[in-house]
Amino acid sequence: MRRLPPVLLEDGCPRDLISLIRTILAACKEISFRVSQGALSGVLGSTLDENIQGETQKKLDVLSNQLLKDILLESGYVKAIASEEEEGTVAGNPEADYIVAFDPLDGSSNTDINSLVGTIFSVMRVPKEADASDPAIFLQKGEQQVAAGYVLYGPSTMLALTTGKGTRLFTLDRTHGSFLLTQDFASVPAQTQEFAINASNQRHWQAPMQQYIADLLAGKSGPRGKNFNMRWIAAMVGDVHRVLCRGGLFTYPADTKNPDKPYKLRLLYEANPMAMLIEQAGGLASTGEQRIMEIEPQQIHQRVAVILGSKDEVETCLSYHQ
Ligand code: AFP
Repeated sequence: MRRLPPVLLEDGCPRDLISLIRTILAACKEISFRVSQGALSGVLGSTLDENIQGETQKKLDVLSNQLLKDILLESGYVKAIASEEEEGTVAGNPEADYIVAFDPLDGSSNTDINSLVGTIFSVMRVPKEADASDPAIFLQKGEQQVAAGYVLYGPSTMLALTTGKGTRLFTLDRTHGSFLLTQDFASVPAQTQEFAINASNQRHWQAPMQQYIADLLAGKSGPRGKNFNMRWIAAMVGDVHRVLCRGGLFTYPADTKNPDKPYKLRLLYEANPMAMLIEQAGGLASTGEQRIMEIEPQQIHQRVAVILGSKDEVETCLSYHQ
């Protein structure tokens, strides 16, 4: 089985970008180890703090953020980082060409139940002369990402990665400490009979999503004429991984539960990298109104509605929104 660096070199991926990706993965291997130790290393449970999003921080959120931040800033490959767990961006090497936005531990409420969590990252290029301390350097459309990926800490630790030439899946071989290529080109089937949504928010959704889900639930005797299955892992990284592996539609739609917060998922370090991975595997990713990767970001912690997955099913869902 092939290791990651030669696979990326063959694609013509620049060496400094490969080194940067390997730096991210070095931190992820350490996070993977800490997650796998669970209660043995005293990392489960919450801190007494809240992050910038007003969410209680898990100890593993803090630890994962610190690991990624330290290793990236020390590497010299990044001009700046943005993280779910950091209020502002953090400047790195002013001479570097890349910036990285990441969610250090997506789905961290799952840590206490020994369920799926993962790290999501998005890499963008910036001009040499760009100011490392200016958060505006992160306000790039998803289309401008040069690499996107996630590391899923599950029964095995897996990496889904794209540098714009398809989406590949790697599995961490713990005997060597290397990510080995286990699926060269992931392909999301265009059709599906599976969807993922937090149905407890149903009464807060807007009319088009209400109608779309009602039609899925109506099954064979409803307008769709077939039965649908539902899954919800409460970690986008786990739900998107399932969609990449066997298709499906994943959505976190707008809702009216909290008028100040109509959307849940973050654009720069959740929606954009997942959209790139899914599109590179033949799927679609939209807000319901626009392609996610065409959104012009306004702020680093901006949130958006997300509908992604199997092409035909996403198109059907979008037809309800027109
Ligand atoms: P965290 O990254 O704060 O753990 O949040 C996870 C998440 O943003 C996303 O990964 C899930 O799809 C979603 O939240 C789950 O939301 P519910 O709490 O509504 O199930």
